[in-house]
Amino acid sequence: NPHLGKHVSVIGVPMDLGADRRGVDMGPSAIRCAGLEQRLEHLGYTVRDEGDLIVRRAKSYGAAPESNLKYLYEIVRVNSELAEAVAGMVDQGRFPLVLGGDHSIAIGTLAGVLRRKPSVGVIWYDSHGDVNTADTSPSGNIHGMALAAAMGYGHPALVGIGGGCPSVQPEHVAIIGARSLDPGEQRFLKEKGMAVYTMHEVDKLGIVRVMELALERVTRGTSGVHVSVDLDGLDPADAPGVGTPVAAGISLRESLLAMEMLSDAGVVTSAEFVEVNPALDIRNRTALAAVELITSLFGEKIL
Ligand code: 4U7
Ligand code: MN
Ligand code: MN
Ligand code: MN
Repeated sequence: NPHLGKHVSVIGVPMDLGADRRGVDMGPSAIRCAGLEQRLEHLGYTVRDEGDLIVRRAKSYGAAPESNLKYLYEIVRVNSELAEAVAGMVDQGRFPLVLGGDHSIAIGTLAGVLRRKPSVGVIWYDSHGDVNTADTSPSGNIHGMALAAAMGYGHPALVGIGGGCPSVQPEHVAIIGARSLDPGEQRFLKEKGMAVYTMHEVDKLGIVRVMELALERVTRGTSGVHVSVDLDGLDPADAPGVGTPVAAGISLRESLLAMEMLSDAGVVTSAEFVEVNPALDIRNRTALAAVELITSLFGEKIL
């Protein structure tokens, strides 16, 4: 799979502030423990582990928030560093593979990518839409606002991450696996005319047709595709170690096929795997699922 390049940079972001819940900060460690580097090297990639960014712990979790944007400034600081790091990887011709951490880190990853590729397409594999803003969020948790922020909507400090980089365009996004959308998110998605393949479409059309349609959407008029996988997009039976599980999701089997189709399309230029929470997991099952998804995305073939 020469499209991915031979060189991969892995960076961990032990962020839990965007979810306001501990445990998801251990995600990068769990994914590494599940054998990520060895598996990628076995596929012929040269892997450079850039280590983890540093995230300051909050003094208290679940306390009364100072605003409807919990831990805003530390989240902005870490994402700005992440954007810098990701842009540097792109400059060096290395594939950025970001390990979360909660989904708020997608703001930094995308800002870094967008600085170098102003019109990137985005696959958002998630049970949620993550298109809340401070005004619509029922929780104040920034991981539920990540896609909106990357598209230029929300608090100026979040939208400004990456220093005035372009925004993701609504017509360049495909959300896959959605089954929990807040009222404000439903309005946002309709208003922007976004492509949302909910579980209704996944069940009715099948994952193959959904991925064909999604690929059409994210490759039209774009240079490269970013794949953002929230492990809660999978069914909780296959990925129990997530902070906000939603029943009746996409199976691991269908998800592996989805990653294989993305690999075969030869368009993927960056990826992130987020929301793995080892404190809620069963024997690292969710991190192991993440590694299987990653190796499929990187072109692993049985025969
Ligand atoms: B994740 C939620 F209200 N929509 O905004 C919110 F249901 O990155 C959940 O997709 C957000 O896991 C989930 O708090 C964020 C809630
Ligand atoms: Mn998410
Ligand atoms: Mn989610
Ligand atoms: Mn920006």
